[in-house]
Amino acid sequence: MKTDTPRVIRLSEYAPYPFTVESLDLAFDLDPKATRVESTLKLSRTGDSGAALELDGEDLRLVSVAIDGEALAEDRYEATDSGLRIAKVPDAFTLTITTEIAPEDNTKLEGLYLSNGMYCTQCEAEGFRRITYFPDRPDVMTTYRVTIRADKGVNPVLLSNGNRVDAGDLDGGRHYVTWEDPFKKPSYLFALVAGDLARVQDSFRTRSGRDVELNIWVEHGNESRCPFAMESLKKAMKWDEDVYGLEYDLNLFNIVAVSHFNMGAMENKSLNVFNAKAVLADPETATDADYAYIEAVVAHEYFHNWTGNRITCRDWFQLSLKEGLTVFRDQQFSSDMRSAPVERIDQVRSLRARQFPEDAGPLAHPVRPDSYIEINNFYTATVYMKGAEVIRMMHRLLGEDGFRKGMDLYIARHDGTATTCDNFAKAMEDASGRDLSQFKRWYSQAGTPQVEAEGRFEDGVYALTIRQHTDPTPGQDTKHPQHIPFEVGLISRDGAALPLRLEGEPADGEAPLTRVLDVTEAEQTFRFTGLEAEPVPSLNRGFTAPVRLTAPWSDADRALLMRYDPDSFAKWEAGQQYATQLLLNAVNERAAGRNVAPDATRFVDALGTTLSDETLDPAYRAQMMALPTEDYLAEQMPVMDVDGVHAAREALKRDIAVTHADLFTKLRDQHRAAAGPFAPTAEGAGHRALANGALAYLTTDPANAHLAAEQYDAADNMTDRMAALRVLVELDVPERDRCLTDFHDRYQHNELALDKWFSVQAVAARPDTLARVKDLMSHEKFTMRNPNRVRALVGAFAMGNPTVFHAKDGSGYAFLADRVLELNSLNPQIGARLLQPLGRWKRMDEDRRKLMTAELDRILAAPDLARDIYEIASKSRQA
Ligand code: B3K
Ligand code: ZN
Repeated sequence: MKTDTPRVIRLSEYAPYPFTVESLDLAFDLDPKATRVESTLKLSRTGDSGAALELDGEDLRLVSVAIDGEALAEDRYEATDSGLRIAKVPDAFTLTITTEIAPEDNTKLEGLYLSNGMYCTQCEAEGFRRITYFPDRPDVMTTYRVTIRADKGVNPVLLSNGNRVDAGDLDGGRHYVTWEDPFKKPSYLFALVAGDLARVQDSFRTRSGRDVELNIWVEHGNESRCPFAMESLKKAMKWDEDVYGLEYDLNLFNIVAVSHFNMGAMENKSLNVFNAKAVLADPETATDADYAYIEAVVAHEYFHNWTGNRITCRDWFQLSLKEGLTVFRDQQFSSDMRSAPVERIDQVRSLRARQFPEDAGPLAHPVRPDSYIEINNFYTATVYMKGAEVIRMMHRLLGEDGFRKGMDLYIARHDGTATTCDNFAKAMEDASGRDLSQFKRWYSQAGTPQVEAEGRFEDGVYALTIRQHTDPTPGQDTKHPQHIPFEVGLISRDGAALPLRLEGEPADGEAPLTRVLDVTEAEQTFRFTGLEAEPVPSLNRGFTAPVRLTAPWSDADRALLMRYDPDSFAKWEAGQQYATQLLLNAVNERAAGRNVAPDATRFVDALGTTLSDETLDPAYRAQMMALPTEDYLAEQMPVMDVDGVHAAREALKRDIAVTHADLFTKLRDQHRAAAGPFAPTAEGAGHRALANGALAYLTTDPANAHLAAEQYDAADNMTDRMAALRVLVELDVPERDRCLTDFHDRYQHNELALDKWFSVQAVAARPDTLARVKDLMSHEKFTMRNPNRVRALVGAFAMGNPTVFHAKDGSGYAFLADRVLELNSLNPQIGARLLQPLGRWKRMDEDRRKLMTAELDRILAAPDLARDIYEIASKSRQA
């Protein structure tokens, strides 16, 4: 293990930086092995008169330091491997620092690095310190002037933030461009890109009539794959004006697509850098899901211009201030562009798949964490997705208008500054007059509340009792009740929506058919009056609160809700919970040695009724059709039985497929036809999703494999081709190998499509999958240096293939630990992400626990463990 345990950073220790940086001038001389960076800071003291000047810096070669033009002797400063300290400095001065870095050797992809010969930067959260010495913290904001010098032939395009103010040729075939960003920003929003790039150009006229030049920069040959991202950008710009009154503030907006990138994209001021996967799309190689992802990410990064850039975070504990809010905004945008109910279902699916397990595991932390070792480990589902749910709840509590007033006030108060989650909530309170003091617990308390509902009917009154409770999480033993906005409805036995009249309300007034209850206590009872018979409650409609809910619904109640609930989320949820209960019963029966699955007839019939209902949107029916995932099901068990879950789920799929064989054939034919020639619209995507869902059921009978093979061959788009391949890889039929080989040969020169080829093999629930994954590691196109490829193969295996990853002999665990150790020196940020499935050991059976903890111990024993990996492995290992 690392001898010196890494330092823990705490929110309680926050102190303002004792200097202001008035301006920053950067000059880069680009070279793959030795890039020179000259940095000139104008500083003035704002804090303690004795304070030393401390700058962050990592992996830098210091060439020189000067104050007011005078070079400092070596005894005037101290350079360590984490920074530069100058004990004595004047109150106002100019500091000039020259450093040298080697972009070519930068495999961490933080700071300045090379991706396929293109220079690019990633500075959030703490990458700027890998470029030069600087107070690399978000509350130090300044204006940047950046000059880039490089070989003109190799790097004709030189980009940075803001406006291009100067350019010219230099000796030796070099040239330069100077950029000036008039807006103050923290260092994490700095960006530089240089290379031989193709430009796709467009423009947008803002509502006040300014023309903004829009560019997407890509590697040559990718120009034709940009129009969708460009359209998404223009839609996002317009949407933010219409919905929030927020206009873009410069005359230029650039997006650059790079192939080596640690995450999805980055919102650097006016120079967004994107993972190629989040920009490039054409029908031949992008699925409907890819298109939707691009639309959402382009919007997300654009929306950061106001929520993140103009107003940024005071410190990294406030990360959700910009991320939760911006995710909420991109979710609203996607709902407006597509089907709102379907979007909400997707959001809840991913919240349950990623955030709920995080909240219930060893890495649980509040939306605003109070400590970290490596901030990169806190770009989590909790900060992003639960953070967005917190904003959504405020939106619900304040209403559309109240929320908008709160946003306006937030922006008016804090524009141009670095602020906190508390200040955001304060603006919401002040604008609406609502007291959010209890509500703010959502920021500080980790763990998913468990909500239990109970109903009693007597004398025309339905008493709904709601109890809430949150289990302890690491470091938080005592939990307090949350303020939960909980939307409910009541349905009669014959399917009618009933008016909700609370006791004490006038009996003659109009009563609403749905209402949001303010649940604030550990136990609370709401009494609804004027009812003739016992109703069926519809609870947490629209998923108004991110909680786990249990309610004493009978099978008949669930079937009734599936059929009649007018809230489309609750209707879907009734089906999911019904299936979950049936499947978990089946797993338990099997574990007890009884091999008769519980009778699913009523569920299967109710599902058939919904799927046949042509008044329902096809995309929505596709959501109804998809059973809860294996991971979700296993997550509901005290001790996960991954094999039992797989077997039970496959059996129910077959049962449904046999009962509704004709319906599936009909749905498939009908919606393949309705989809027509490919266009990446939400409507077309809905038809394809329903047709492909039907295909997946039909091919539970291997005799139908030919349907998939025919679809594979005939497809005019990647959604249909991948859907076919996805079912074929599970089967032992000759078409499997034929189609896999064909896919490889067709797309071997297209990196994004090739990633799909790696993934689809890694997720196959087959005994030979791990062997295949290991073979693929030696494929000539496999490399541990490209995060997309690592995620496509290793990530897909560890996170998308529960039965094989959890193989009883521990081979899946050992394979993963080996990859994590390989990434320890190469790219620890990616390594730390990958290792997370090992942290679920406490939920496994005894044998698997031993195997998993042994791998965690092996990782922890490795020499020179990176902070990223040390933090996740050590927290995961704790009993
Ligand atoms: N803000 C970036 C994420 C940076 C991650 C650093 N490890 C992308 C986004 O959320 O928009
Ligand atoms: Zn973001």
